Amino acid sequence: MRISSKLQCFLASFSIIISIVERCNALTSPAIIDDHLSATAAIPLPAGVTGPESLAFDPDGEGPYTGVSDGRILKWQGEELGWMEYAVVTPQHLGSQEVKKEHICGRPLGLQFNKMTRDLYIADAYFGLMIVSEGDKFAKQIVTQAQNTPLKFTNGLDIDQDTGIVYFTDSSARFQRRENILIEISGDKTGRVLSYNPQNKAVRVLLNGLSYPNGVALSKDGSFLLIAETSTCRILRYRLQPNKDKRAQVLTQLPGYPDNVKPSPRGGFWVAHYERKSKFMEWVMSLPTWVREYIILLPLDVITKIFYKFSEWHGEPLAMRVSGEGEVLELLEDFGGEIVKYISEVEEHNATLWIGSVVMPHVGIYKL
Ligand SMILES: [Ca+2]
Repeated sequence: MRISSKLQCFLASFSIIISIVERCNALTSPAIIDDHLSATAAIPLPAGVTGPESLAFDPDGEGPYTGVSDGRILKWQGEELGWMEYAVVTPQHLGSQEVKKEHICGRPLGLQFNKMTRDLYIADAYFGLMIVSEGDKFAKQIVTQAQNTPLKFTNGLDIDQDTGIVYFTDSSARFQRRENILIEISGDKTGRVLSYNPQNKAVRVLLNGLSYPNGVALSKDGSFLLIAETSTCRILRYRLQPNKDKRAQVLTQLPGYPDNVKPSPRGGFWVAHYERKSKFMEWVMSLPTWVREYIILLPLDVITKIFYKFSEWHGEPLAMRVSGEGEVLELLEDFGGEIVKYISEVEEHNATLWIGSVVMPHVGIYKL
């Protein structure tokens, strides 16, 4: 315990130095193509819930639907009718915002409709890949393990609307969502990309050994997947056709930590970053593995407090629209707005950007 205290003191004092360095870096950020995120408006969530991590529209174009902190899926019905409860991932949902209880009430992250069957697929961080059929109230678990390894942190998903195949990520075989900071600190490389075929119920592991795979999106022609690898700040491309690759290709390096990836109707993919690259995290990652393994033995509350302290200095929202070749098509930043923070997803629909976050108590919207 004495060594733990020393480590805490060391990290706390080091944080002051790094904060100053990072503040300076923030003032010399790369050129901004478009900084209109500060003009974003907000749709508040119902009282008591936060974190509209992912957004999806149904086959009629209604919504968006979003999963929130107490395990519910909500549907936006417009200003007059507001939010309605569409489904819950477990009958035991507690209506809680407490991260310590989210493994009980579930934490729905990635969402997408199969436009043909009208089924809503959910990547729930704790309950695995789930489905809600039209008219149902409770989601059903359809995949909880693959190759005898349980899904530990199901995160992003996308659907091939021609075949119905669902592509999804399992961010770590070691850590759960509430421990997500430990994935980065430890340098964990147990993340996977999987597929589920609803025709024959087959589950396949397409990629493994990844560093915090998060969002996943299928190209318009179904020939490749883009995968956000959070810990390494990279976008990977995994070719499905005509010749399947066994390995993913690094498409581009990003200026921050990516979350979800969504196709844009104007071409390319929106990549949401929940924060900018951190010099502090880069320093942590330069430490020997045994030191980092020791750090993660500290109480999770302490680790979270120290590491999230740095978010205050580099937490500006950031989203990039990139092509399938990794070219930056559009960059959205904000240096003073209070509405959008820690962006998890940008869903472009009817010339509007719908902006999700794991922490905000609202959905951000911006009219293009
Ligand atoms: Ca995510």
